[in-house]
Amino acid sequence: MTTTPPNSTADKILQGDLRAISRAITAIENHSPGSEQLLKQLFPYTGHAYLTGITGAPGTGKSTIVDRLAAVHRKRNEPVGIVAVDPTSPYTGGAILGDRIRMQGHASDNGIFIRSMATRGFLGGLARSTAEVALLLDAAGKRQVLIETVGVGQDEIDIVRLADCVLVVLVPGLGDDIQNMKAGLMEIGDIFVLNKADREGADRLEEQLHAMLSLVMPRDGWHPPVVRTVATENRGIEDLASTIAKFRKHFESSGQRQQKQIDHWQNRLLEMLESRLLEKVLHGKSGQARLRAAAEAVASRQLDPFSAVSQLLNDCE
Ligand SMILES: Nc1nc2c(ncn2[C@@H]2O[C@H](COP(=O)(O)OP(=O)(O)OP(=O)(O)O)[C@@H](O)[C@H]2O)c(=O)[nH]1
Ligand SMILES: [Mg+2]
Repeated sequence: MTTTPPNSTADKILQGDLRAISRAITAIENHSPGSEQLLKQLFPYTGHAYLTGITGAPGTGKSTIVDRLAAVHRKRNEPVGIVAVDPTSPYTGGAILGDRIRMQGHASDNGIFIRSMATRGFLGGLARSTAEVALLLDAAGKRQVLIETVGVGQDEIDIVRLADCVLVVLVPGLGDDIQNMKAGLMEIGDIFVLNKADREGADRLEEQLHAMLSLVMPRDGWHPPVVRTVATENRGIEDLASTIAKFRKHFESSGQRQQKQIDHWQNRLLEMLESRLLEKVLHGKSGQARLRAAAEAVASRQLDPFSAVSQLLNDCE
């Protein structure tokens, strides 16, 4: 295995140095060139973290669930990394999550690292930055990485897709709209969390959910279950944690883990290739200008779009 020089940034991250981790995340968010080098050094030390993605509509209780799950992991002495990603706003979810967790007294706990991310880099690479931050936390020894993202759109689906296990959080009283729920969300949910089960309408929502889930084909022998929680009262959280563990075991024992990993990396490589290629073509002012000029030529029918793309590709060689 590769070794990193003592006291290098990589070495500090491997030892779980919180400041070094924090700085590296900023570098990742800014897509600064050093971050790629760092991730290259750290990659051999990754592959040990379990990534749980938590998504759902605003205010459904995701942060409260994350906080409670983190407490369960900490009780077992597992180091935890938490990333709160909010593609819609630079401040809301993440900052609130951080405050809540600090309030609950994880602050003095070195085994837990919390960070919020919202900045959308060049070419909208929020999913990519999240994936890189997850790798970093993995290298830093966080055996459990929790990724919270607010919303139910394509951005969030892209973000949670990188997780090993995806929790979709629903609550009663948001209207009877699970019919309207994005089909994509139904497909990515490995476990459905019916939170705020203390509220009226929980039974009905559960029935509806089961009815909908019965139409979804089980993936690799797994039928997504529904777990009821009242996160604020810590009810159902142990059950949720053991359902996640069951899911994990299901994939490990069925021998599909390796397959899942390969599928995962195939998607990731494709995304990296895409963004690398785009960066290459659109790099700097001249790249943007070339794109604009090509668009003008196509719009005025001086050039066909196929030739324009070939030209743009040739120009950056
Ligand atoms: N009654 C009830 N309230 C809850 C429950 N879980 C969370 N809440 C409350 O719901 C509100 C929103 O909780 P959060 O955990 O911030 O929800 P969130 O999904 O992270 O919110 P965003 O990140 O802003 O989308 C808070 O006031 C919580 O106290 C629950 O099980 N029952
Ligand atoms: Mg939140």
